[in-house]
Amino acid sequence: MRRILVPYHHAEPLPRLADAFAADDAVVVSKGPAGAMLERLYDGVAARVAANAEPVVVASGDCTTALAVVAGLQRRGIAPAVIWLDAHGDFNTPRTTRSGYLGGMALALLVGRAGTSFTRSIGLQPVAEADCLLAGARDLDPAERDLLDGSAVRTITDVASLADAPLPAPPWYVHLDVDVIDPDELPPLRFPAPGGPGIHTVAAALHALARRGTIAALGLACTFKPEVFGQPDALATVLPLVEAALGSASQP
Ligand SMILES: [Mn+2]
Repeated sequence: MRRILVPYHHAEPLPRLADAFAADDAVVVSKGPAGAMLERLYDGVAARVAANAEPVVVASGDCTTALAVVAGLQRRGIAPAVIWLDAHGDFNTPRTTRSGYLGGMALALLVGRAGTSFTRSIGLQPVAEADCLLAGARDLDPAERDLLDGSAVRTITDVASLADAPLPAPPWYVHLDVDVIDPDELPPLRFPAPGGPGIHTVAAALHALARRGTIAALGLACTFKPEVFGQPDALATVLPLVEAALGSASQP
């Protein structure tokens, strides 16, 4: 299992994420206009993911890095289905968003519902909605929920049911936005959503997924408040569960 660090929240550098996540490799780009930076950054991430034959875990400060990870798997000839664990739907579009927050459109971008010019620029083929499963979402905007209900994306409220629910066919890109976990068990988050599964429930769900199919890549969206990364043990609570999931995934 290779660990790749993308120390950014969108185009905003998060250099201290490196203190919290020991990686084999990091993707860093020089400063520039945000759009151009993101294109270069995500092209670099996709190239790193494509160059690894083994499962990768990619840690960043946001959910949009997922676009680059999936693009990288596609460059490797893998067309992954997507299992997206998140307290939010990440299914807003430029039309429905109230905040304009890019991370709130990550899953919509992945399936091609939020415009394709950016995803095309990084070589991403949209993932079929029927190959996407959203688990644990509990904080959705009304228009976002309508879009999701009208889509072919499958949803599961109870993360624990990933152990036995029907799943899209593997291999998978598994996306873990740490905010799916009950915020009472985590350092401060950017967008905490009360309730949700505990860390142990999420760990058990990841273990179950690793038993049930191949996790080609796991994206760890560290959506903590930026000051959290100054603490060396900021990710101590969530890293073991990610490693356990990928560790068992890479064993025959
Ligand atoms: Mn998210």
